[in-house]
Amino acid sequence: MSEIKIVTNILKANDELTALNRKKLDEKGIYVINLMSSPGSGKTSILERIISKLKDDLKIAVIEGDLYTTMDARRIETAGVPVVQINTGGACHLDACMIRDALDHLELDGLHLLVIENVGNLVCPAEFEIGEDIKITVLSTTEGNDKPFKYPLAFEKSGAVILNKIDLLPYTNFDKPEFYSNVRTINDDTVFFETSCTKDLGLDELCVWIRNRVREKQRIN
Ligand SMILES: Nc1nc2c(ncn2[C@@H]2O[C@H](COP(=O)(O)OP(=O)(O)OP(=O)(O)O)[C@@H](O)[C@H]2O)c(=O)[nH]1
Ligand SMILES: [Mg+2]
Repeated sequence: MSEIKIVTNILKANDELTALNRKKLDEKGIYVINLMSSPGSGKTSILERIISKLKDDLKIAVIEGDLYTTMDARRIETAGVPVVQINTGGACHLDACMIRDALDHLELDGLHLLVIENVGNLVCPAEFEIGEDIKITVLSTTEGNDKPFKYPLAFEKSGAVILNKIDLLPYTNFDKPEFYSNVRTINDDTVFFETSCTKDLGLDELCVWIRNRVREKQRIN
């Protein structure tokens, strides 16, 4: 009985902080992406690529979630935009409280786009709202087309799904039609992108779409 109460309170507290984060970010008209995937699917690589393509047009900042290291934050710093590192110390996902604290270290005035790279994990991050406008899940072609059915929540909650490492398709048994059909069974609304960070494929299309989402948010606010 008491255990159920504790869990309920944690989720309630997270929802309240999510609402506060969202209010703060909405007031500034900042479009917020919560980028999720299992470890190594290519979240940071995609970020590096889209930052280099978008940073002349948009003011971008990044929050990096990682268990222990600052390696990804260093990569984003090198890409040339402000970045705040959150080390979860072993926790498998980011929560709204961590984001609230990270926001205090960012200059939000004039910012157009905030990307939050969640901890590499295809399960836990999807369970927590953190103040984002959209969740985007990345899956790479080396992970298998069955993953949407095995880890449905991430795909169910994502407004966009990126299939990355399409350069490696010829070397895998990844079945694209099967993958799209599996995702559609779970989520018939999501938008699809196919990318390769090594061959620079599909990233321009992704950037056009992100730019349009940023503009939409600015029109609303
Ligand atoms: N062949 C190929 N390799 C890629 C591609 N994108 C990323 N990689 C490689 O995949 C590895 C992992 O990429 P990261 O961008 O670090 O992945 P991540 O999702 O940020 O990883 P975590 O933050 O640890 O969860 C690196 O060695 C990248 O160079 C791609 O499109 N094609
Ligand atoms: Mg990363």
